[in-house]
Amino acid sequence: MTKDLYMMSDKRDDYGDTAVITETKPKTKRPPLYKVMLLNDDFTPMEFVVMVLERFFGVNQSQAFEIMLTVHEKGLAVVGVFSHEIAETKVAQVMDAARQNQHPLQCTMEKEE
Ligand code: TYC
Repeated sequence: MTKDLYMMSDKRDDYGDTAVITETKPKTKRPPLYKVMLLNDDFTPMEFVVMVLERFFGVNQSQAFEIMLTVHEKGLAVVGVFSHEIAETKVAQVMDAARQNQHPLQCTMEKEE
């Protein structure tokens, strides 16, 4: 639901005074969501990617393997959709784990349209 219009009219009464009538509709805009994506590379071991997906994205081993294969074959995949704060945390967790294990694995986030 998008309610973001202010209706305004400027009316002049019989005495020449003006009155501004303002109608405000309640805004019910939902906060934006962010896609978290995993990118393929030639060096990160498949088992490491599977482990990352299980640990940080709460999927089981066979789901993790499928997602990893999708990234491997297509170049990237959306692995989850979250609020800005949660998405940032997921990206940081993946990037920290990759760095600690000296893998070039990349994880990014992008605002969902
Ligand atoms: N392409 C990697 C390999 O062949 C595996 C891999 C999958 C790496 C997914 C990153 O996000 C990734 N070892």
